[in-house]
Amino acid sequence: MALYDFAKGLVLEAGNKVRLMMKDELNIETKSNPNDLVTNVDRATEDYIYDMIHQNYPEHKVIGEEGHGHDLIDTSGVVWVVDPIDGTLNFVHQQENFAISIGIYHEGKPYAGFVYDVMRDILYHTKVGEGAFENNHALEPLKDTQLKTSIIGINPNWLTKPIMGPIFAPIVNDARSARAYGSAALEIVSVAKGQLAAYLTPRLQPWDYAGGLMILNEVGGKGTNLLGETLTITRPNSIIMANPLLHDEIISDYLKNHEDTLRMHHKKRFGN
Ligand code: 2AM
Ligand code: CA
Repeated sequence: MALYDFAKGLVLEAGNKVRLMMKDELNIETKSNPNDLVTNVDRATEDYIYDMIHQNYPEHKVIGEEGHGHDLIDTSGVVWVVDPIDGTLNFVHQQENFAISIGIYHEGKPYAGFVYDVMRDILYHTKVGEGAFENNHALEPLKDTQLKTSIIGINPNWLTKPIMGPIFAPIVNDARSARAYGSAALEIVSVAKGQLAAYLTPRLQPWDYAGGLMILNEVGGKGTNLLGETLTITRPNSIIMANPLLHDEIISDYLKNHEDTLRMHHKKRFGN
């Protein structure tokens, strides 16, 4: 079976298992802080995806949020970047608005992206170069927008923070409005659908955005860090995903003048 079809089947079956596991009581633990949660379902889903990949493609590498491949440096061959549940807080508190996110790279280049909105049973997917789809419907090429007529995606928690607050507030202020969905993967595919014109956040891990970014790029959208630099799959980064015109407007009119602060912030958070 072709790798793309295998991956598509795997993400759908993983979602099926998530829906079944939700019938039982969740086992919830905290990770880095009291608001950073992980559940037995996050772990079991990543293990299931990992095991299926390794049974079928023993030579493939896997980077997953819940523990697989965090020390991976060599990205040769096929690398799967996996978030078993993106939007764990939504999963725990709302039992919806979360996704399984997978990006597959071949020799460092994007090959295929999947974001599965599990409770709505909507699979966003792309085999890079062959178009992006919402289930069986092709997504349209993105239309450019300007900030003043755009709805942007941004988590309001960032607006209260001492460094990022003053940088993000003018962007929110000048936008038509702002929304927060709580799953980066779903926010990025909302940009790919044109429902959000941009999505910004000071810190994401590659598994949060790998699949979504491939889908966004496929419809002509642009994703970089807040300094306008290319994203890499082995490191966390700051994120702006948007249609190209809005991406460049936000960088040049709102972020460029904070370049030194953002660089300092990056150095502290990501070590570069
Ligand atoms: P998660 O649910 O997989 O942890 C919430 O605004 C979004 O940001 C979710 O996609 C969440 O992913 C992600 N997120 C939350 N805390 C994060 C952190 N400390 N670093 C990177 N991503 C984070
Ligand atoms: Ca996760």
